[in-house]
Amino acid sequence: MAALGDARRNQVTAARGDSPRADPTRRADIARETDAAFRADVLAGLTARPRAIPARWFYDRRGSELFEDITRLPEYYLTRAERSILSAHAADIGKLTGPGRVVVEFGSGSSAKTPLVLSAVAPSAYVPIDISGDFLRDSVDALSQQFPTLPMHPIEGNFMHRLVLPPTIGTGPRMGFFPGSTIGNMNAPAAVSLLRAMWETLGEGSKLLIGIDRIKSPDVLLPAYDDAQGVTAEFNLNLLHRINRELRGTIPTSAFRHVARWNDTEARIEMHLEATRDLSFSVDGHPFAISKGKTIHTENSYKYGPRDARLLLRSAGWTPVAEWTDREELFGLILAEARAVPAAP
Ligand code: AVI
Repeated sequence: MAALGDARRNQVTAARGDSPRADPTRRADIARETDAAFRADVLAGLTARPRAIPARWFYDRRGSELFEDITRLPEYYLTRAERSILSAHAADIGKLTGPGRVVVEFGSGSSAKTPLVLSAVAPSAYVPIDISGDFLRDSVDALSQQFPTLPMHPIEGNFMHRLVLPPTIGTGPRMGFFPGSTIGNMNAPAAVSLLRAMWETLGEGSKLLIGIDRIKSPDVLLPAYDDAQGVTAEFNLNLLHRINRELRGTIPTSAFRHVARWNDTEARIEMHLEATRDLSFSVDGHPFAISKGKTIHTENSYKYGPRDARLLLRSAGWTPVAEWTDREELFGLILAEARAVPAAP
């Protein structure tokens, strides 16, 4: 695929039927399905009480750029902590996984973390899976420069469900990589169902390297989700701009403010958009009203104690075999193994 960069020596293949660049009809179908799902979630979310729109709609191009900016903020410790763990424990990770695994990354590796993992485990192939073809292409392009001989097989798809990996990767052992505590953006049932889907995609005997953010003082958590420069606020408000852009919305975006809350009972950070006055607007011709002080709930970011995180993994058939943390114990990186689920004693 010339589109993925022509100065490359990698063997790069896209999963059959999953390359929208190779198939414009399929690309148009995916875009139509995404538009319809966005519209349905927004209309349902603004009608529901409490109002809530799923966090996955943050990530249009602008939202993804803003998220990249967030990862560089001084208050957003997650990315730095996880990267420091990967750097400090690369040798251990490599020893425990062994060389020659196929590394399957859930979400495309546009960050600096993927090269650390690929260097640590010396894989036989790399399979990034992402819903966004653009991000897949960008990340594979960037990684190809660094790992010119590593075969790469990007898959454009939704990893929330079991996926069939391309036969070209062979039958060798696999290792999933799911960094960034993205698992924290799901409630426990959704997280378990995703981890089970990963088990099924990767198969028995596979490993999973997963980053999970830890519970800590709200004094550290809250600034990470409400930074001094206002980047997280812009990220949150971009959802309203996206609704206006893509769904013929008339939302007065300047009449909403970003709010981050620590919900101790649920052990999660919540992000909301709060109306600063009584408002009415329309989305795709549908009228809505919201009173001053009411919010639209836009994201949950669950935090886990070390035991909670291990229990979560076990509930989905993953046996934790090692765990590392950073110097301040802010973040956990767990290596788990897909063992056959034993019968209850
Ligand atoms: C992607 N995810 C793990 C981020 C988080 O920390 O929950 C999303 C985010 N939301 C606000 N800041 C970052």
